[in-house]
Amino acid sequence: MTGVGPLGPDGVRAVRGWATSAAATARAAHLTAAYRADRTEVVRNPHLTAEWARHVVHAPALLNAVRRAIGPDIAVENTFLVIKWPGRPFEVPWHQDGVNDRIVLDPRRSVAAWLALTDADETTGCLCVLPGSQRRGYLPYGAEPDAGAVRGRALGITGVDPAEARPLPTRAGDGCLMDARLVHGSASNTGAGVRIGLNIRFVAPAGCTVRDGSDPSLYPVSGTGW
Ligand SMILES: O=C(O)CCC(=O)C(=O)O
Repeated sequence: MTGVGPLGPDGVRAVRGWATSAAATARAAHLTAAYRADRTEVVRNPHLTAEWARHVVHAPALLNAVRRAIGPDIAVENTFLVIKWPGRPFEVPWHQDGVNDRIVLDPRRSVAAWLALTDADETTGCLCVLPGSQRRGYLPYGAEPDAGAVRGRALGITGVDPAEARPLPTRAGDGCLMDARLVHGSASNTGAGVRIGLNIRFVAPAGCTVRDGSDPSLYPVSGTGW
């Protein structure tokens, strides 16, 4: 699965204003209060359990951007909330969102979103991407080297030249779409405030293959093709 893909040569495209900065920041404050006591770092599939996340995956500015990339029929395959607490090491290794031990996404029929609920910069561990890396196709990966069971799906790709990486500082309420094959990751938060981002995998019909043959449990958010 090589080729430029639906987002063009860089494999990444900005999404502006999926929420107002004030609304995103207010949601982040609620999440910070809810998860501070046990320093929760990862919440899996909040769109299935939390009203705020169901609202986010339906955000008009976000869905319009996804429609432009993969067409009108869209379902959510997965969401993944990442909370980086200040001063607490939590690096997300280089990985591609479209492949893991359970699923493979067709990069022509899928796209990943990363949405900032807080401002994120290089100090607080903003997203870092390797522009154009989608053209290499899916790469061999390994299990997350430490705490994998707790932090989840981050899958390490080795041999990445950090000089190729582009940090994407992002304001709360903005974000980006990524090709499912785009190599990306993020560093630990060494800043003063909490950094919160929501990753969403969107698919069009036939965009998701489940490797073990089980039901992909898609959550439709747009169109009639489901
Ligand atoms: O929030 C982050 O720092 C990165 C999350 C990510 O890459 C992912 O969930 O696939």
